Amino acid sequence: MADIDRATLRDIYTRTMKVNRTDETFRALLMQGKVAVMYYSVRGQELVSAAAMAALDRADYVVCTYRGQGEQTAKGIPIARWWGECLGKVTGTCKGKGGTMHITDPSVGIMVTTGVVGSGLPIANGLAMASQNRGDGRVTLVSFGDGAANIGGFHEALNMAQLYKLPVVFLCQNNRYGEHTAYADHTDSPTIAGRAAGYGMAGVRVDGNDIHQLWPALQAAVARARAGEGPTLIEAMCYRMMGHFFGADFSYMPKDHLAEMQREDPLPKLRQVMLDYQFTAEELDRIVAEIDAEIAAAVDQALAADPPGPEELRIDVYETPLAVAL
Ligand SMILES: Cc1ncc(C[n+]2csc(CCOP(=O)(O)OP(=O)(O)O)c2C)c(N)n1
Ligand SMILES: [Mg+2]
Repeated sequence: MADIDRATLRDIYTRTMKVNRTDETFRALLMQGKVAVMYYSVRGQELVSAAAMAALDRADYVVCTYRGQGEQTAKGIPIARWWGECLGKVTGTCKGKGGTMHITDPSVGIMVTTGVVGSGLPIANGLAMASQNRGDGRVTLVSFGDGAANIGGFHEALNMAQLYKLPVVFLCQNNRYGEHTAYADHTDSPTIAGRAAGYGMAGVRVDGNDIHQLWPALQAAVARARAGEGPTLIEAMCYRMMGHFFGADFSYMPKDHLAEMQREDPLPKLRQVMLDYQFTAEELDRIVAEIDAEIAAAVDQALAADPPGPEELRIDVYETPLAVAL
């Protein structure tokens, strides 16, 4: 088992709790009717996205999905700008015109958030090819779900990335469901990771709730990409602990499955690792309290901010705005 140094572990813990507290806050606001937007909870998947972002440099590129809160906040989008975008306000990363499904902030490498299942993989290849051509040393990580692994673009992208040795990390967050369909009902391959061999690519399945498995796999994949040795497919096993989107019924998820998810919850597991590494409970609680204060201020700011005005309609659509009267 590869050891993780304390500073790295603290960083991963901080990012994980930032993702979790953002998720809890968002669901509370929705529950109270204070906001009304689409939100895809990442409860149960916090560690995967947080560790993945910790394995990257700030300049590295990320492509994620509608369930991308973890990548977006853990990569470092300023929290007030993230909330501004989600709530459709001018203070957002896209001036409130993208919303939760289209969060973009190139200043921290969040290049695309897409709602089109599987479309992120070929886009990641494009970003990685640009980096390869420029020789800028950047790695591109694309996060997607188990369901996305059955989209044509997945197969095309893996083949092309391996052929051209593109600096990409394909991170499949296998949360056991594609919308309302369980893994076994949409896929007969025992693993997604095993498909990498079909393209001559390195592929590994890890327990995404166990930092001691997840971290070495992420580090090896990023190092391989950075060294020009090509892409890696990582399948991180995790659980979607909520319905597909906030408010969606999830009574179709069997009770024993729900119980298994509770046992495998990444948060108590990570806290135990932290305690094993001699972090005190007080220090861990203080990290969370600081995150909560930051989120509370960001939410207040976003709620008070203005939505974009009608003059914004034609701006940011074309590079040169069309001179067409509304
Ligand atoms: C091309 C395409 N087909 C279908 C949909 C409808 N759809 C939205 S989310 C989703 C499930 C995707 O599951 P998965 O890839 O496992 O991601 P998860 O939601 O579990 O993170 C589907 C089928 C879509 N958005 N895009
Ligand atoms: Mg899924």
